Amino acid sequence: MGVVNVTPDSFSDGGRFAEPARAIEQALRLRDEGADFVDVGGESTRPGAAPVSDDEELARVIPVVEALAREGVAVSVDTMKPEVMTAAIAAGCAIVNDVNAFRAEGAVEAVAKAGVGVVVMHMQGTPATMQKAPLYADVVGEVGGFLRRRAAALESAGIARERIAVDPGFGFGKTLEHNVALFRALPQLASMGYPVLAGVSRKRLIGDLTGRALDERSAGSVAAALLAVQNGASVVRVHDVKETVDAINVWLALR
Ligand code: 7PJ
Repeated sequence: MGVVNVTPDSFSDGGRFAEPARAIEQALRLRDEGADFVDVGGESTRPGAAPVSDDEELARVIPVVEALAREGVAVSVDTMKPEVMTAAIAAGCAIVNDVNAFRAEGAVEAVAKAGVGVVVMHMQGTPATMQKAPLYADVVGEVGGFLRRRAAALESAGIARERIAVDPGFGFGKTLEHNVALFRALPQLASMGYPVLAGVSRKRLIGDLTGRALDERSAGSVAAALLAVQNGASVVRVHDVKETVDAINVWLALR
């Protein structure tokens, strides 16, 4: 899954794809580099980021989804907002990816009847506050239990099990130690029976482990994506699609 931000304040690419035309171009490039899906997001969820209005997020995301769906790209929409989910589904998205796990009022209903895939992610707190003091007694047990409950809620609303993927939410209300514990527990999370999505690309976790600034985290990110796949992740959400695809293909040939 390739990442396309349509946000002027995105932490990882500084808003270079803020204009729809640039975002569309970037998405097509990622598709050509081997991404099976592109994840289009119009609201930054970096720690401390300010929320955006419904209208602003719709204006950023929907033209991009429409254009990409027309081009035959499988589009995932990264949003917490039911209104954006509904509009993105009408515009032809294939997947709704919610870092808030469809906990907003109306979110489950927005996706229940649509036939799209859904990604359920764990987050402790909200983007504004989540990195202030992440706290768990048993991070793997708590995150796994949360994902199981949210997946069950979606199934109760009529969403087929096959349409649900789960994601421990690296960096979303987690210290380095929490992220490491969850990463090592990927096989355990995969044993719940839902495909697991892992998103570590360019995150602080990679910065902490390498000492690298944002624009120098590609090699660390590729290593982590490869290891995530080896540990049972079915989907990796990445910025560096070409490099990640090469790494996975070399591993598949040589393992
Ligand atoms: C994730 C995401 C992730 C899923 C972001 C960033 C922050 N969606 N959206 N999983 N991260 N499912 O790219 O660093 O880890 S936005």
